[in-house]
Amino acid sequence: MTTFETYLETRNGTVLDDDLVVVLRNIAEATREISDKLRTSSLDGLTGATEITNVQGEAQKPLDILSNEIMLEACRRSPSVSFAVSEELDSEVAIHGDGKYAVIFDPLDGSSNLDVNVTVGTIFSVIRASTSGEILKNGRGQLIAGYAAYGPQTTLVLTVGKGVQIFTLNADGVYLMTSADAKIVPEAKEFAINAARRSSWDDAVASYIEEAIDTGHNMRWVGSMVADTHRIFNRGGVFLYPADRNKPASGGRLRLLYEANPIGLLVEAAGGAAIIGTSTILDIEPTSLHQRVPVIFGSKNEVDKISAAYRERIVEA
Ligand code: P6P
Repeated sequence: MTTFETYLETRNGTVLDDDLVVVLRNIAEATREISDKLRTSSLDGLTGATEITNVQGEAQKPLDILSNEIMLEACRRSPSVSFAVSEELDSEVAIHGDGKYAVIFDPLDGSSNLDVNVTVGTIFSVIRASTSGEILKNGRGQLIAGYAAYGPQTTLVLTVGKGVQIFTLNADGVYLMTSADAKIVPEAKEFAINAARRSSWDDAVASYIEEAIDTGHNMRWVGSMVADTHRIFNRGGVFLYPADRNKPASGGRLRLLYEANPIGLLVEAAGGAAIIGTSTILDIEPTSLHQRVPVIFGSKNEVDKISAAYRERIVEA
């Protein structure tokens, strides 16, 4: 099986250059380190919550802080990294003054699941940015996007401009390639949504879910986007976290820069679709680092049905 190191050597058709290889190698190493910390976290007193509230207004968990520091260290070890943008930090962190790539990440997404031993993940992307003014660019400006899913296995899902590759961590801590060209099937009878928020859904989402249930679709909701995303990569389906129709200004729950954009690039690179209503996630022009957006992504035919439902309502309006 191809190792991650071997994969980094074969760069034809990708965005990889010597600098990005170093960045990617250090990010992969960081995910290995986070995976190790998670495995014994309840034995090492790393569960529970701290007294610290992050920029999201969420109580930080020890592993949020630790994972964030591990990802920042990966950036510091990469001479070409100019800035780091983290879900856990109010603003971008200057790393190397002569750097040309910014690393944007959610160090531990779904951490509310840590104490109940459910899959969580690290989501990241790399963009070209020598100054902080270049950080707010739309998702099509991402060079690299990926996530690590820390579950029964630790898997790294990555796009460097040539489809999507999946790696699985072996017992020796080596990522081995388990898929050279992962694809999301265009149809699947499974949706992921937090059904408790039914009253906040707009009509397009409500009508799609109603029809899906009427036609025998199944529902899965882990409460950890990386886990739901990984299932969609493996057997298709659609993930929905729509805007709250009662609080339109909130934008949604998920963050554009370090959740929606990296996942959106991966999903499109695997033949899926990622939208917010009638427009694609990757074409949204960001206005702030922690901007939230509605998120709908997965099997293309399913997402197209939802997009059509939005367009019909615009015509009716
Ligand atoms: P809810 C985790 O906090 C997260 O950002 C995503 O990983 C997950 O899909 C979503 O929130 C869960 O939201 O409303 O079900 O708690």
